[in-house]
Amino acid sequence: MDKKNFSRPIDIKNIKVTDSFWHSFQETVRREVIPYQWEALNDRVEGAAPSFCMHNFRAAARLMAEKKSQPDFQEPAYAYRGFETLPQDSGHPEPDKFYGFVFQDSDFYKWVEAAAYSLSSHPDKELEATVDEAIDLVCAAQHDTGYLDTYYILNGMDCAFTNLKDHHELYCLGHLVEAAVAYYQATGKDKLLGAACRYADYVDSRFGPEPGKRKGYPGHEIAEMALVRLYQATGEEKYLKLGKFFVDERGASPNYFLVEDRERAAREGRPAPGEDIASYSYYQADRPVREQEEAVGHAVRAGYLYSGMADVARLTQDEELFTACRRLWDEIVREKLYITGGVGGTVHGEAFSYPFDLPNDTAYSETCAAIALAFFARRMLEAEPKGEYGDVMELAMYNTVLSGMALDGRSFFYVNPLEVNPAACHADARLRHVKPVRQPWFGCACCPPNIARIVGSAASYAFTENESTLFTHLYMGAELTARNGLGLTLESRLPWEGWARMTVHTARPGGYTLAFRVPGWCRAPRFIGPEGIGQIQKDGYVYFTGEWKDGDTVTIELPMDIRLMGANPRVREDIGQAAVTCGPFCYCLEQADNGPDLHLCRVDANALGSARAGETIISGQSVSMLELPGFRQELAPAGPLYGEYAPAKESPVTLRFIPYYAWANRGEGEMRVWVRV
Ligand code: FUB
Ligand code: ZN
Repeated sequence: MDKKNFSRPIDIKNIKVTDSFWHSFQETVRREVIPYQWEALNDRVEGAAPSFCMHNFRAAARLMAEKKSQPDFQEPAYAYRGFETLPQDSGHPEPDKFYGFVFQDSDFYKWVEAAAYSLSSHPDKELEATVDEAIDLVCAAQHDTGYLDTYYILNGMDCAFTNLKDHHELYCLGHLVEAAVAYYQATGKDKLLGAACRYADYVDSRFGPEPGKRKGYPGHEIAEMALVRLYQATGEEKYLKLGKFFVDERGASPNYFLVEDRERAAREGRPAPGEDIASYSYYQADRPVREQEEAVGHAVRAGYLYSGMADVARLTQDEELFTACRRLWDEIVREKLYITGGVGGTVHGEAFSYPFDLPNDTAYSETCAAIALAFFARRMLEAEPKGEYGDVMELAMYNTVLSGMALDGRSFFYVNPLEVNPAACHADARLRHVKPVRQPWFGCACCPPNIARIVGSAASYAFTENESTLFTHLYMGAELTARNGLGLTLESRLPWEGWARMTVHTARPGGYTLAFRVPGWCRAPRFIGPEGIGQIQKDGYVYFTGEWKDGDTVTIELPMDIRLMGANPRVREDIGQAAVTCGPFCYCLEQADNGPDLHLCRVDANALGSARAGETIISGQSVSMLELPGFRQELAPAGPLYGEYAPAKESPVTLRFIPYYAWANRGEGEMRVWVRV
């Protein structure tokens, strides 16, 4: 790590996204997703699994009000023992009871965060009033210690923090902090920030390296990176220290989760569990993070942890920790990344599978895991600008993150397969997790609000800056003001055409560097800057440094070829097949364009030169469509199951590919990314 390369995302209040692609998603989030999710959090979406999220805050606020008004108030004694997924009760909830998953509070925090980003670019008094009112409710639910998790407030505080491994209290803290900082930065209002600081302070009083404090850390990471964000927003070093403690303590010996499991067993009169440290790899807690060599376990947890590690490594200039980040990054990219930017190949534990196990039809590839990968990538970029981080961030954001949401913003994917046969999804229990169409909501609704918050803050992935340099990682059309007051306009025809131009607006010429990512997908990039401005290329970025004058431009030409990509032959699933990419997009075949039985299709790899790019309209939106020459094997009307081998009879066809993010917007049908060649 070289400190002079460090950068931070540009404040999204200093950016106006003009990019037609991203602006349209942000508008969908603003117009559809944020209001829809508010209804969902309040259990008002017909046909959707109830959330009970706001119900829980209301119940906890009522309980806290009773507590304040009655001097002899007895807090509830813990009502549930051990780990349980609470019933998704679709009847009439009892007003004082907690419903939903233990982390249900986090859905509200993610919604506030998304609302905050939307308010930053699009003030909306009505939305802000709704958020303020809900924040009042959440603050009323906060325990007088500062603790804020409705599951334990309602079920009994005597067992708070006794199951960090599975009960998500520190995960909810993390999301509370992310929301509170975003809302404060968007509106200047600090009520939620105050609640977040009080909860963080309470956690800080209970956990840490000091004698007498517990040596615990989150069972589901996110608090690490959130505490770093809180430190950056408040300047309070204790939050950075707590985030660092959580990172450093993870997996240390004696293993906290084992200690905790045994204490819980003793309290509940159960036999002590045996020592199975390896099982904590699901939580990335089987060994200290600096010793971890392979991305393992639950993929969202892992991505959030690695993001926190990268943050802490940069801010504390911890080379050893950053080396671990690099190692984990390399391992993911080398062995565990889908061509769609998804990660976490197996449904078992929503987890990373073993190296090169990247199944297409049973893929898990949770939307949140792709979001977590984008978080990790951006933090690696903040520490060292290298094109490969930007390439993966772009891949995740333009493909699996966006495929998590329907183009109309009204339904969502949790799981993002690379091959779907709806008949199999309906008949095969092994594919129970794979839905051929997006769902209106989920009992475990982590993904939809996560999409809303990353789409709303997409500009902070596109540009980062430091005192001397503005980095363009994604070519997202925007008008922005750099920290030194320099005005910049990025016009961009990406992701559809490889052309962009950055124009400088300044009253006073001055020295500055503009750095641009050279996308890995581009074979012949050209960067044309003004005379007198020096140009160098390093680690996948082109740097223009010099005295900029008003009106100076850098023109960026990134020809987008239609490419046929093959997988490493160790990926057994993809052998003999190719995937089509063009620019940042991975493409797929859909039944709606190509008919059923997509497994019979074959791309003509020798005729790629006659591939054509066009467009089609899906869900009222213009989407690119690639036409490639190929073949379709004929299906004998009713042949026997087996017969003597004979070369397949094939007919020439034109195969029509659409970007992966746009699949499943035309009803139920087959889809596949990898196609025979
Ligand atoms: O545990 C909280 C969230 O629910 C995780 O991030 C998702 O993978 C889902 O399990
Ligand atoms: Zn999710």
